[in-house]
Amino acid sequence: MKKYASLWLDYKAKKNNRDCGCLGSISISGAGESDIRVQNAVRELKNGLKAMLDIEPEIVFGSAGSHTGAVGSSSGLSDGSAAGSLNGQSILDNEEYRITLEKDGLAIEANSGRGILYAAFDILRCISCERSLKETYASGKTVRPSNPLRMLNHWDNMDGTIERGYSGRSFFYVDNEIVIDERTVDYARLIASVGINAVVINNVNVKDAASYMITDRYYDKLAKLGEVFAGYGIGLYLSLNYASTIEIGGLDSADPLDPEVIAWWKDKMAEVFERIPTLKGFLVKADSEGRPGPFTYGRTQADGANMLADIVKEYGGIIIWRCFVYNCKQDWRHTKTDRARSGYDNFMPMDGDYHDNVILQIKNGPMDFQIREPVSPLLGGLKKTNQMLEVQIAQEYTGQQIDVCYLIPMFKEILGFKTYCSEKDDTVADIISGKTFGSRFSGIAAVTNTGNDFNWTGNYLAGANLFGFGRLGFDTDLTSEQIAEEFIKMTISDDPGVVDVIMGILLPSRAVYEKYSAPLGIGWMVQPATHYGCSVDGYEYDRWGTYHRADHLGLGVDRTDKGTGYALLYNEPNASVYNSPDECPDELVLFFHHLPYTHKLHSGKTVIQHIYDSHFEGYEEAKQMAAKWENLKDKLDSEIFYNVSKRFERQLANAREWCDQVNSYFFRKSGIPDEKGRQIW
Ligand code: GCW
Repeated sequence: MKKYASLWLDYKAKKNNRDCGCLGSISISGAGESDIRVQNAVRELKNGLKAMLDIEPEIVFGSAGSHTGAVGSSSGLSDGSAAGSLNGQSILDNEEYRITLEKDGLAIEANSGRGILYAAFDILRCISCERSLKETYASGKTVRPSNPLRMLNHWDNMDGTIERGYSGRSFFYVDNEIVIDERTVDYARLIASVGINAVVINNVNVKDAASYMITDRYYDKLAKLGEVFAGYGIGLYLSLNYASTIEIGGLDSADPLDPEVIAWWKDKMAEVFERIPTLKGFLVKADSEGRPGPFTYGRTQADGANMLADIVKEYGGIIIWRCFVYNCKQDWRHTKTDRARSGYDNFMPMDGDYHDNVILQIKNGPMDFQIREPVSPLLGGLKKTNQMLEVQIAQEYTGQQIDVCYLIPMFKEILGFKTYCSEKDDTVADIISGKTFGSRFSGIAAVTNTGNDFNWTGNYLAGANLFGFGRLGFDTDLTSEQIAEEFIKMTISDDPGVVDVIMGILLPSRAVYEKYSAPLGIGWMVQPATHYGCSVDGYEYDRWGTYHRADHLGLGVDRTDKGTGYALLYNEPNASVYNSPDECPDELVLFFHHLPYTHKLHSGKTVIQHIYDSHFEGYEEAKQMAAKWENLKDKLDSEIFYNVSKRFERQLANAREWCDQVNSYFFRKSGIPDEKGRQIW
């Protein structure tokens, strides 16, 4: 009995192995057999090829340059110098690879073990998706990842719970102990296979036992875990308790400018990097939702981040500092206080002050992972600071891995957003890849959706977000369709009919969720605390800064120059577009404007009629998705079929509740009937 699913590394036998004859041998050059990542790549190739095609090609090691189109300028591969290094220590080695078709097989060339590993997974993916090897590699395929850092953030607690986790308990921790077993290795294989190269293993809210991660209690296990990760090219990162000096150090301050505090951290970091040699750095949530931070001492976020960064620099470490800093004790009566502004207001003034091994990690939107938000104005605002985009695949506000919500189309929109921060190369993708400002340390992070459920992600279809996040971070040019197709073929079924049906479920699922939940970018009409299900007024008179401001005449938050001024934080022309109710895109119009129910949208509908129509449609479309799935019953593995089928039942109940509550609420507020006379309660 399998203990957990192999997901996209299942390596099922392939019927359609028409051109495997070209795989007499695979030659590898650029990194040697002694490199553990190369060993893992070879093992993966051998196992995968045997299982899928029942072949055992010879693996030949050559020196760089021994093949046609060899490493070096002629092959188009850049030189082997580290992409990002500090004091000679490499954080991100060169990850490029090239695969070429040769007379009797394939040649892999790379400048590092990581490149070889990614090339191996490239070949396996090609076969798994039933693509032709010859066509794929005939003219040589050179690949260089789009982003330097492609990271997962676990919100796993050491007691085994997961904050906002919807797929079981942590597979890293049981009862405050770190677990390293077969599943740890398979986790590393799974995520390395889609290009993830960095993992933060503990919750950003660092409390209790997790504060002791940087003590003797956990060093040995962390060192071991770091080695497992390193074998798959994954850098180990920890979330850090900013107030460690107080909580575990016995000092009475965490003031970043206090010499005693600095001295404590110096000693601590010397110890930590000695005991966990593979450690790459830390993620810090400071001054946020009750977590301690430099503000307590009248210092800036830059003071806090730079203090730690200067100390870890000696060990080649980086500090990733989150920009999720806002006042969570707001008075809902203050209509000019705007949580959306907070990231910008707290971090923009110090642009240029952050040291070169600090990366600011910025949530995609200014609020918090809603189904629709504008892109954070920090992305395109900051010009002299390393930046990393943070998205969430854990679906905290987007269906919690019960409702199907394939998030890659949303991530594509965010990455493609034009910030107008420079004449060219000004999209979010350009910024985080390092292209716009030439930063060495940048990339993309996702709050992960994994747990110890049999299928890792609660809903099998939520696996598409884990797979897709990795693939998109590695190759930003991939389309949502390509990624969905690969995921389905590799994980669920390669029967073309089945692939089509599941594509038809995944691709529109984000739009469907958006239709039946909070309308026109307003967000937040969720059950407080759990964040699943509808409660229109759940947060309306609360302290969290998340309001819809509906009355009998209209709804929406005025974030224009006449309101909170948030719209003006964008570069032009975005600022003017968002500031104008007539120009603002429909899907964000209530995020930026307080409008009467009778306001006409670009679609030609009034706001109120849009609310009614989209909610009825969203529920209907959810029913259609569920029906499509039911039709696949005889074509799918029953474990997969019933897992998703049961979740669809819950999704439909959820969608119906959203639809009826939102429609009834706004009918009762506005008194305006539905033009189509449908039932509103
Ligand atoms: O979305 C909110 C969540 C918190 C989370 C916080 C954050 C880890 O509700 O559970 O805390 O964001 O991103 O820090």
